[in-house]
Amino acid sequence: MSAPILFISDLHLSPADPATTAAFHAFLQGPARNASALYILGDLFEFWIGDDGLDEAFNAEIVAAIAQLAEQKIAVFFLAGNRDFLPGQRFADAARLTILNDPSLVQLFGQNVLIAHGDALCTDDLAYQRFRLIVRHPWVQSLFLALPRRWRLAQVEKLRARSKESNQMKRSDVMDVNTAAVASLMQQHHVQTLIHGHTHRPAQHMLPQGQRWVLPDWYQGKGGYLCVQASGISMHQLDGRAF
Ligand code: LP5
Ligand code: MN
Repeated sequence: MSAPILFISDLHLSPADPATTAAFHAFLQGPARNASALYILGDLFEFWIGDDGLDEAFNAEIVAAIAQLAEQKIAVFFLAGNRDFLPGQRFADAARLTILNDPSLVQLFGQNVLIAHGDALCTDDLAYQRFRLIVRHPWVQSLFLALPRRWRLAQVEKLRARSKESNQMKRSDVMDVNTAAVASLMQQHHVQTLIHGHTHRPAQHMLPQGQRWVLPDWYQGKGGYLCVQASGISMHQLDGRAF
């Protein structure tokens, strides 16, 4: 029987949430060891503002733990979230993973599956999409990365405060994916399965064109993962129980 392929996202790892960091290490030592591949669909970190983050002990430990999977011949893939879209080759090399585009088409047990972080599908959130356009511009990113890390950290603090404030004003449905955007993306890529995170609304949605799996977020040591096997797809909590 072939080994499962696992999907996680939205861990938002930071020194401020040691229980989730411990849960991630346990996941890497546990379920991930029995997998043939691990896909990280964004927001692994609370934020990533340049590969000089590797010089910080907390980040270096996370990255070294991921790199250990390569020793076991477990392939690791990373796709950008809205908090960590700035990892570069230094990060990829240190974690021994492959960075994928968002969205990406992957073949899992002979089936075409589309994977994405999910933020680009929240098309009703116009303020976020405007923000996204700015920060995903290569020139803006080059300029940002060229500035001192202390300055970058200060900007993130301001952006996080602004984001929290603006999210409180937004209607809940505005911050979910737009169903027409989902349908059109799935049609464009000719897939019947979409896997994404970002919305923190773990679920399996049955759609006219197939199925949409939404990954759980991790918080205070709780979280989960999606397990794709030849026999089917299932969502699990970290203790192994089905969602
Ligand atoms: O993150 P989360 O889940 O709380 O909310 C998201 C959206 N918010 C964000 C902002 C991030 O949280 C901020 C931290 C990013 C870290 C890396 C940034 C490095 C900057 C790099 C520059 C090249 O993504 C939130 C969504 C929500 O998901 C649900 O989908 O609603 O969107 C917002 O809050 C955006 C606001 O509505 C608009 C913010 C305006 C800020 C204007 C500044 C623009 C210029 C910035 C240039 C540095
Ligand atoms: Mn996100």
